[in-house]
Parts: sequence; C-alpha cells; structure tokens
Amino acid sequence: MPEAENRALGLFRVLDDRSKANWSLAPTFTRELGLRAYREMKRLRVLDARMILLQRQGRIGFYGAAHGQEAVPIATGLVLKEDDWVFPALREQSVMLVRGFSLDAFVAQVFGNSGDVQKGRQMPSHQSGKQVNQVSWSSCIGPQLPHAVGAAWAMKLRRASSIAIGFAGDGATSQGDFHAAMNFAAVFAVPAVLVCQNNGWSISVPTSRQTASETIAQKAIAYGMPGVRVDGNDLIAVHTVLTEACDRARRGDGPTFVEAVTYRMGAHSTSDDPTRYRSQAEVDSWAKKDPLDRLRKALMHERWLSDKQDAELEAELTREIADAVNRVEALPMMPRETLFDDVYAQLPWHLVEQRAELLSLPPAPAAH
Ligand SMILES: Cc1ncc(C[n+]2csc(CCOP(=O)(O)OP(=O)(O)O)c2C)c(N)n1
Repeated sequence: MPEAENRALGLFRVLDDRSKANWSLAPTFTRELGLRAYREMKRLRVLDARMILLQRQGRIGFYGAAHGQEAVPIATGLVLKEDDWVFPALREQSVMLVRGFSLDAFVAQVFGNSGDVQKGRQMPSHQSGKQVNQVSWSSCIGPQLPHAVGAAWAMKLRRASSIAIGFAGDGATSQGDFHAAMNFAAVFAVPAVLVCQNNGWSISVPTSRQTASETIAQKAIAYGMPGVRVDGNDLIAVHTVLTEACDRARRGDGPTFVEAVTYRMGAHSTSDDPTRYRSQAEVDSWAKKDPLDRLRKALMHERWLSDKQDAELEAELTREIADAVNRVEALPMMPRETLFDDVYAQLPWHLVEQRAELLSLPPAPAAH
C-alpha cells in the first residue's frame, strides 16, 4: 500500500496493548514530557469530574467533559509554540491550560462570574484567552475548521512563523464547513493542522451514520493533503503525529489532517443521557483503553512514576482544583449593566434608555 494511504487507513500507535512504548516510533519523546503530559491529563480528569459534580449540585449550568479524550488536547498544548493559534471545539478547551492560562479564570468562565475574562457572556465550556491565542468556539458544529484555515491563511500572507490548529468531532465532518476548510487549506497550502477527534458518537448518532468512508483520515487524500490516523488514546502517538504535522506547517509545506480515534467515556454534555443510545458493553470495552491509564502504565514500565508518586499527584491536583473552585465561586457576578458594554463604540439611544431602566430596578437576588 502506498505510504500516504497507509497512514490514512492504518492506526499509528506507540503504546502496545500492554501500554509499553515502542520508542523507535517516538525517539524524541522524553521522561520530562511524559510526566508533564501525565500531570496535565490527570488535572483535566479531576477538573472535569469536579465540574460535573458542580453541575449536578446546581452550582453551574452546563459542562462538556473531555473524559476519555484527554490525550489530544494535552498533546496539542505541549506541541504548540507561543505564537500559534487554537480553534477548539467542545473537547479541547484545556489546550489553553497547558499553555499557561490561569486555572481560576478557566473555572470562572464556567461560573460566568467576574473572574471570567469573557465577563460571563458565553455559555460554560466555551473558554477563550487572548493571551494564549485561543478563540472561543461558537457552539456551532464545524466552523472551527474554516476559522483555523482563515487564520492560517492570514499568517501565510503576513509571512508569520506561527501556525493555526482547528478541531472538529466526527459529527462535524458531515458539515459543509469541514469540506470548505479542507479544500481551502490544501489549495492555498496554509500553515494549519486540522484535527478530527473521532469519538464514535455525535451525541446519539454513531460515526457509521456520518460517513461511508473506511476512515475519516482518508478524506484528506482526496483534498490533496496528508491524512494521518492515530490512536487518540495514546498520548505519545498523538504527540508524535502532531509534532510532525506542526513542523510541516511551520516549514511552509502546507496543512495536515489528523483523525484521532478515541471514545467519549461520559455523556455528550451534562444535558445528555448516553444510556438511551449506546450499550454499557461498548463503554466497558473502551474503559480498558483509557488514555490516562495507558500513559500511567507506560510511565511505570519505564520506572518514571511510582504508585506512591501517582497517589501524591492525585491528592495535589484534587486540592488544586478544590481551592480554585472555592476562590472562584466566592467572586461576585458581573454588574448587570455591563451587558451593554463592548458592543457599540457609542451606545445607541434606545440602549441608553434600557440601561437606565435596568439600573432603576431593585438589585438582582444573589446567585446562590
Ligand atoms: C451546526 C450545528 N448543528 C447541530 C448542532 C447541535 N449539536 C451540538 S453538539 C452536536 C454533536 C457534535 O458531535 P461531534 O462533532 O462528533 O463532536 P463531539 O461532541 O462528539 O465531540 C450537535 C449535533 C450544533 N451545535 N451546530
């Protein structure tokens, strides 16, 4: 089979079924990188679990977790350089945490209070951060890819050294935006990496109803760019593939499309009940391929991590998240009149009137 097809139809893995790494496939991966990635993945796992609990307790309104899909956003955050731009979909918000965005501000976005850089105006799990070049996703499925491609085209026109990375789920590959982005990216050879996290489901619709293609990665071949299919639950493999794709974009050799094969372990969001459409047996079979467990075992095989260190890390991260939640939940909501800010350079008369009317009303009841 020609190499291009091999990469798009196969499944690149570094970790075997026992989670032992074949280092000849990831020769530059280091102990330091492995431990950093593990910490970040575990922090995200703990954070997601805590956020879901808060939603169940009625303390936040909504949350979309990355449980089972942590390897892709964490590897992305470790591969990117400071000037690169990120266009996440629902499961990649945490890239910004890896790139130094404050945990408190991240959590405040979920609470939508005055600690939130978006001033509480976006739905939870739609974080963005100017200081880390991460754009809030719009909640529409698909446009993250053309946004990334457009940004990458601008970078190319400006002869910048940065690149853009955009994300989509398998469901998004049925959207026109996916095809427009893929075509434009390849024709204009933009410095972009386009990633599809194929997690098996688009809410209740299985991937088999999104495409009749054998793989999603192979679609890249038709557009004229490399397509790589990678085990999305193998952090080391994802890191290797993304490093290569980002290097290629940075060299000016054009875009790469990556299909990361993974599984959404939890509900689509806190508004979903997955027991209505998928079997427990399927979930159990993917639990055996958990990306965090696999990296932990890989690190333990190398004696880079012990059970004791792992337990200490878990306690430390649990404390870190609990402390952040305590600090953030105590912050006040944004003053309600600020909802008129930042839209017009000069507020039109009818909004001036409406703001005055709002200010004349009794104060809103406390949120909690
Ligand atoms: C254009 C558009 N159509 C439908 C929806 C409703 N919707 C929200 S999430 C979702 C599923 C997305 O699935 P996928 O792209 O596979 O990503 P995943 O959530 O599985 O990561 C849908 C259909 C939407 N937000 N936008």
